[in-house]
Amino acid sequence: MKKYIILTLLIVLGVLAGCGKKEEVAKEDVYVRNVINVGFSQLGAESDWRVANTESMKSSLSLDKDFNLLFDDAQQKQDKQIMAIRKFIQQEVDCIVLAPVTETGWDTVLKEAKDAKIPVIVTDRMVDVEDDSLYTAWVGSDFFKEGRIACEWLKRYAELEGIEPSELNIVDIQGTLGATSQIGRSNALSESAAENGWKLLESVPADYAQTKAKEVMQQLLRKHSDINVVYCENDNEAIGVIEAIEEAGKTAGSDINSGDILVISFDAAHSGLNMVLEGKIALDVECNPLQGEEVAWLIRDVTAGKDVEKYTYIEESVFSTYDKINGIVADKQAFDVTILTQEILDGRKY
Ligand code: GZL
Repeated sequence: MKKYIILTLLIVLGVLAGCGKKEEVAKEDVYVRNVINVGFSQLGAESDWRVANTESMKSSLSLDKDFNLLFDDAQQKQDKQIMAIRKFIQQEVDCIVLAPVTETGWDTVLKEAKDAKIPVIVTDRMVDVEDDSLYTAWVGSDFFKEGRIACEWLKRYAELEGIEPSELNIVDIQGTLGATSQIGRSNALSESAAENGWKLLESVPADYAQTKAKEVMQQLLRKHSDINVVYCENDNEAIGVIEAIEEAGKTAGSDINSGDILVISFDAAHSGLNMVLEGKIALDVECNPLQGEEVAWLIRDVTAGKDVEKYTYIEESVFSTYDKINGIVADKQAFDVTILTQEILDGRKY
């Protein structure tokens, strides 16, 4: 159903005309505007990354850009996302955008959207469905590559600091189990640890949340006295982990040989990069949440019946203050490492 601003205007004019003298409303006096109705099912507001992602989507899918956005926050619950999608179908939106909390369980509801001839654009994490025609396009990050970048950096760091691979005692503070970002980052670490002979002591989920990550790290510190690397699957977890490290009388830093615990993180949100500047996060691999513009153009093209790229990957950077590594190669691709300054941080959008 195409919602026209005109309908509201005519009703108003009709009421006004009814009140006063009858006057013809000249066609050219009435501004006809066609908006694209979009239903966006956002998974939650669990992290700084997610808040920035929501802001980016809302600012790109705004009325002044000819979008009428119906927004739903599912608070990390897949059944709430499924309910929201069914509601969008009933409202006969022109396009559905889905940021899925985890990969599986979407086949039935996406089939309902397809049967209603409503295109679905998936953003951020991926859906794992039998038939990939159930979604028209996907925009997001290569999470496995993000993890490989972090692990290649860690390998170079150990070589430069004269640390034997077997001396790296790592714990993985995982994101939401079953989320594409968790699967990719966790797999990158477990594969790299096996390839390099690192000791991966434990992998424990903390749902990308600061409080949960702090609790998990407190338990791990009680269990393992030899942890010297913590691989946090987002910045909010890293902040919680650093609180636990410092409350245990230890230090988070970039000098394992002097007793520091090396913290690696993902997202490169403002909060995480502040910790990089303070030297408490040794490496922060960006996961860019600013996907709104890309999604808006996809929606315009899809609803205009144009063919679109099925998969679009967002460009990302790598940040550190450890200045002995300015670049790394991961999966045959070279990446610069930005040595972070306050000026660079002040210039970032999130
Ligand atoms: C990554 C996204 C993850 C972020 C977390 O694209 O799915 O979810 O890394 C967020 O901060 O909670």
